Amino acid sequence: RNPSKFVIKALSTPSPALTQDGLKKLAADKAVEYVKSGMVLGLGTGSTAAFVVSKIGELMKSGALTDIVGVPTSKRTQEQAASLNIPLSTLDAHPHLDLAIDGADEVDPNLDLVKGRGGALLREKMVEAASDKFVVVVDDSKLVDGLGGSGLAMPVEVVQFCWKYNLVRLQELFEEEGCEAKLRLDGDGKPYVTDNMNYIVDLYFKTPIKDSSAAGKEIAAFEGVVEHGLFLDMTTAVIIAGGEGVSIKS
Ligand code: ABF
Repeated sequence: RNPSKFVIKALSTPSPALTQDGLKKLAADKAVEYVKSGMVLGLGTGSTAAFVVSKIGELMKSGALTDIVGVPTSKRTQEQAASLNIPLSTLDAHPHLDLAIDGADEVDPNLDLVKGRGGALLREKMVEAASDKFVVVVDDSKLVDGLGGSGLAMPVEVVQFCWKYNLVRLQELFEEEGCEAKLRLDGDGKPYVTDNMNYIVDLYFKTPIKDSSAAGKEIAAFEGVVEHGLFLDMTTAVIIAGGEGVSIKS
């Protein structure tokens, strides 16, 4: 790890005509160039990571990649990878991974991240922390000056027991940032339940988090908090696709 921050390599010519999905696929295809035969791979969750998994499946089918073992970060990804015949394993069997590739919700100039709007933050963080390299794939809409600055949710996974108690404590913790905490609901208006049978409290900030490192520690110290969506000092490289083409920050 230890990325030397802010090294930016422009890799391709501008691609202004691409849709957001087109940009995600562009970033995903570039990330898959890091994958070599024989690797144990962390497979991310979300629409950008799905392009990564799909490309890996395609390269395995053609024989361009062999002996890959995937460790999925969610049930969704597990199903997608299984449908592409990517051999799967777990952190128990493979506690040491070569590389993980995943999307993100926000990327700041230090390559720190907000993740977990897709609900898979706990498994993502476990798998990505166990990987030698963690490559993030995003389109340029995910870039922020400060974490929490997009106005969208920063998720915290909490146990179901007395979730409201933690919701209130989390909101109070970020009073200065004008935080509003909400229990995540599913499409039927019921509490959203994670793959690990927990709930998610989404935090919405009026101003970016002042000290994300301190914030991460304070959130994690709350009893009943399982994990939070601040992924700090974990990123090896970020592959960004935008109208100006693809660039890598590492
Ligand atoms: C995962 O998927 C999550 O950590 C993040 O919440 C989400 C990003 O999704 P997408 O690539 O669909 O924007 O990476």
